[in-house]
This record gives sequence, C-alpha cells and structure tokens, in this order.
Amino acid sequence: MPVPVPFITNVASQCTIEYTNWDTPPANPERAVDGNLDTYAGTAQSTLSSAGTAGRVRITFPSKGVYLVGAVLGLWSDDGSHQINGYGRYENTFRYIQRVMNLASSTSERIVSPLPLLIGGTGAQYEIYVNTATTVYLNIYEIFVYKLRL
Ligand SMILES: [Ca+2]
Repeated sequence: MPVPVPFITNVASQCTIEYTNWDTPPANPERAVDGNLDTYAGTAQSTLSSAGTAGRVRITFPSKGVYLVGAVLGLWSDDGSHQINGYGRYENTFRYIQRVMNLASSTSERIVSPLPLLIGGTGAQYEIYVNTATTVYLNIYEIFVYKLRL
C-alpha cells in the first residue's frame, strides 16, 4: 500500500512581505497571500531613467528553517527585457542565489512562474531588473512558501 505523503502547508500568509524600491507598491498586498491564484496584489509600478532595479519583493519567514519559495507573477513594461534575481536571507544579510527568470520584452501582462528557491535561512527576495529606461509593472498573484524542516 502506498504511504501517504504528508501535506505541506503554504505559510506565505504568516510571512512578512515588503515591497521595496517601487515608486508605487501594490495597493492590495494581502492578495499575494490569500491562497487564490486569480487575485493579485497590484499593480506595483516603477519608472526608471536608466537600466536598473524596478523593485524588490522581500519575504521574511515566520521562523528560521528550510523553505521552498515560489510565485506566480504578472510582469510587463513599456520597453525593455526583464530579469528576476533570487536571493536568500541569512539572519539580516541577503545573498544572491541565482537568476530565476529571463524574459523578453512584453508591453502587455505576461503571467510567469520563476524558478523556485530552496533556502535554509530567514527569508527570500525577488529583485526585478529591466535593461532600459522605462516603466515596469508587476502583479503578484500568489507567493508560495513551503516549510520543509526546522
Ligand atoms: Ca492571490
């Protein structure tokens, strides 16, 4: 008989989530952690005068541990292509892990799932980068934070 796999709960709603560096942070941040893939926290927006970071999504875990982190995002801009960089937080230091998404230019919303991050630490961060002067838009449909072990 197959052994049942224990259900791992998404603890994103227990995390502290901050939207840093955005000109306009999302108006309804609670919708990023409401467990509903159809609702989004949005629309975060930044206008850049040159290539750079449009904004960050910082996730602080409810406690230190090993977590699998993912998201469903809607991302677009008036010009340019995008990168999403993934960081882990270890105590109060953010460390770059890897680029979790490369996206060609799109002037209409495109819904994507970046590569998941496996982090042993205290938090995670997505950094949204654009390669030219433009306005960038982000809708965060859902953030997933699965605690795998203490
Ligand atoms: Ca949602």
